[in-house]
Amino acid sequence: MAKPKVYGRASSGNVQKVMWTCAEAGLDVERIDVGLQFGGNNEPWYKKLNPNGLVPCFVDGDFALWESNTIIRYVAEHYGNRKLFPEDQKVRAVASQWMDWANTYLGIPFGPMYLGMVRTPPEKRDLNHLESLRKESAKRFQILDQRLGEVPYLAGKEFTMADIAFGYFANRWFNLPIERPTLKNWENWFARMKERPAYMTHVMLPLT
Ligand SMILES: N[C@@H](CCC(=O)N[C@@H](CS)C(=O)NCC(=O)O)C(=O)O
Repeated sequence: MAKPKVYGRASSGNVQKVMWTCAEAGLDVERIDVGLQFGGNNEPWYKKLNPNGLVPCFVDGDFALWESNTIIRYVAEHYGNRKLFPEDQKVRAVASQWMDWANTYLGIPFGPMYLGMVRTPPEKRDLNHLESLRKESAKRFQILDQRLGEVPYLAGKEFTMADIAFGYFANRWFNLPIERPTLKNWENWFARMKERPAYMTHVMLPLT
């Protein structure tokens, strides 16, 4: 049987977390470069798979799925174990809650800050705006830090799909040349993620 495919360039945080999930679940996939310098994502064939023209898109035979966190949930449920996709309904709901929080609440200041600092030429950067996005991101990371002071992993006692949603934020936050408040629990969590081979392979990539 053909391997499932993940469409999307390796530098995309949303692709990185899908690849990390597949690796943690033991699912062998083929990743195909699409997006940014590779293009393809606005071609009709791709828009049939994902009408948004964004990456990632997970394709297994005639089944196509987009939205990174939805792909993570699907892969974790169908191919992972009951820890990655927690058996307990409440633990699972909390995992899902943090995943949504990452993509929405945390992503709102963090996404534009990252794009502004890494993918925008220096002469076009609005430094005041970037500073306000950095401050707002730091405030939101404090909420994460508080959570990780109460439990070792986002959903509680075990590593789950929820942690995967935060991996690329950590690589970016801790490796950008910016001022950061001390957030010990979040730093400690990051150190533990770096002990996971799949995290190192798929997420801890140079910032581009
Ligand atoms: N909410 C979507 C966001 C997808 C998204 O914004 N993808 C970006 C990359 S992270 C993209 O496709 N950008 C255009 C490109 O790479 O050409 C998800 O989580 O999958």
